[in-house]
Amino acid sequence: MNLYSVLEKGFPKDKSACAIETHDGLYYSWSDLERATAKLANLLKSLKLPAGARVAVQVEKSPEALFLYLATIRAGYVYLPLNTAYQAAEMQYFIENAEPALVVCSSKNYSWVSKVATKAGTKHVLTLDDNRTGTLLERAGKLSDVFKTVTTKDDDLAAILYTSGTTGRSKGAMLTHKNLYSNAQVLQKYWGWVKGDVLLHALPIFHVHGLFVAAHGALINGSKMIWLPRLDVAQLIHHMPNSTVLMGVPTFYVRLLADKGFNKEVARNMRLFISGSAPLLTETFNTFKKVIGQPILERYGMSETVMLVSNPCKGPRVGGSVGLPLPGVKVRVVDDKNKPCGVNDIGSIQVKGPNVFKGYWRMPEKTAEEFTKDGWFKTGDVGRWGGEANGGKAPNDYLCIVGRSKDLIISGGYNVYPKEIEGFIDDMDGVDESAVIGIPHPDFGEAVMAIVVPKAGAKLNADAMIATLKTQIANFKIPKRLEIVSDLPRNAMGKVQKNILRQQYSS
Ligand code: MCA
Ligand code: AMP
Repeated sequence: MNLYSVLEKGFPKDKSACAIETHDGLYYSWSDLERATAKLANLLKSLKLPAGARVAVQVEKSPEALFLYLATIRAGYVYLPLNTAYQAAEMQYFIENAEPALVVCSSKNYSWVSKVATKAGTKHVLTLDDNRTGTLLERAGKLSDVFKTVTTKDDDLAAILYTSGTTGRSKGAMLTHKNLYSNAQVLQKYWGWVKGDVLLHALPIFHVHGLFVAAHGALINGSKMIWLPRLDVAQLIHHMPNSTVLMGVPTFYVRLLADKGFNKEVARNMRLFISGSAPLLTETFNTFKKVIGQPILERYGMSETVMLVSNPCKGPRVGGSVGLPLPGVKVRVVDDKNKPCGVNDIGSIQVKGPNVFKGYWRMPEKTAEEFTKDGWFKTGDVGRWGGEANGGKAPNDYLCIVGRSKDLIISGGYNVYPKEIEGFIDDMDGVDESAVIGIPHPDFGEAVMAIVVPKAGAKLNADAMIATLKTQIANFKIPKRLEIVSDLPRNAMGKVQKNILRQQYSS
């Protein structure tokens, strides 16, 4: 089954109804959505892309960007979304690794993106801007608005999501049509979507959260989306009385609560506030419940597995716990020998189910390493069943995430791999070595911090180093703080003790 065909079954009968309302007052009907995705799918077909071709997209959020995604799925190609913050070196890696047949970028980036793409053998580079312009729409506009969605097999790739590795470069998680539609179907029921729901959409659409969890949720339910280009608390509050569901990373809820205009009255029609991508502090959970009168629903997901565990829609939502395995998804917590842990024992979280990805793009060894012999995917997260949560006890079948075995920082819902940032810092003149850690941050949950040791006799300037990094890597990866020190703490084996650094700088 093609993922689009599954989503389409949920579209409302009345195609003149509004599918997307934008922050600047535009309305797109379901018929607009169908016709636009058909035109774009016809364009993709007219380019004669080979079977299984990747379509890499780095564009600002817009309804048309969503249509391009849906068109890629309709036409049976593989969608590869890329964070708009990525700079040339990052883009070069993704494009060289994925070898897309088509790259779509913003017109302001065309000169450098097209250079990178052409060098990597990409045949076509088109542009799409967030004001309904660009060569993609110019060309698609001339084509038919009818398209027969391509039949695909469940196991065919629908998307590749790059997710960085703790060692080495980013890995492309290959998600199939079935991974995505089965998750969307399960979540529609589990989160109790009803006719009349309206989704307030303020997440980026180049990650699982904004694209597959949020947008799929509304599409498969035939629900209208109120479409904001980014998180803007004033806009959220303005549109909230006309909405029923919001999905966000914890920063959304921290910022909403900090705004005096956010209250029960504004949220009067809201049925569900969902949080994920990073740990939701119990303090945020509790304050939200007190101020708004309903608990945030926290869930747990990964690029490799889409959603796997969630607090229930109907049933207790426990602060400090991510809830229960989703129907059809098996989750276990195991010790070092892959033996299941008892309630309250801490171990590694592993998962099996129709949601689990097909493997890492062109990395069979890495894929094999991340699965146990009996087919469980190792999430790299550490947790326990039940135990203490939010000052009380979580039920024994509720999962609590207590940490990560992977060296990963999650800042405002974006993943930052210390190793990657250390690589850029270590390459700078005068740097002997560096350690990058996550420190608590009131807005982003965790913030990136770098501790740097200069070479003997070298003088380093923290501001200049940050300025250099800003020209090299995505803005969310830039350390919010960079300290220059004479040495790093090490254990007897000579390994840098990041736990000591975290303690030292945590305040
Ligand atoms: C922006 N900045 C950040 C972040 N975002 N720094 C650290 N972490 C961030 N997340 C920096 C910018 O570089 C800038 O720095 C300054 O902060 C303000 O930037 P601005 O663009 O104004 O920020 P914002 O628009 O307020 O964005 C913050 C945000 C955004 C709303 C939290 O980062 C966001 O939408 N995050 C959601 C990410 C997401 O969708 N993750 C899901 C991944 P300067 O001024 O120095 O330039 S999917 C996933 O994890 C799994 C599957 C799951 O379970 O969902
Ligand atoms: P990504 O690589 O962007 O797919 O990020 C996936 C990671 O985000 C997971 O492995 C977790 O470490 C983290 N994550 C997602 N949701 C939650 C949550 N509710 N609580 C804690 N961590 C989370």
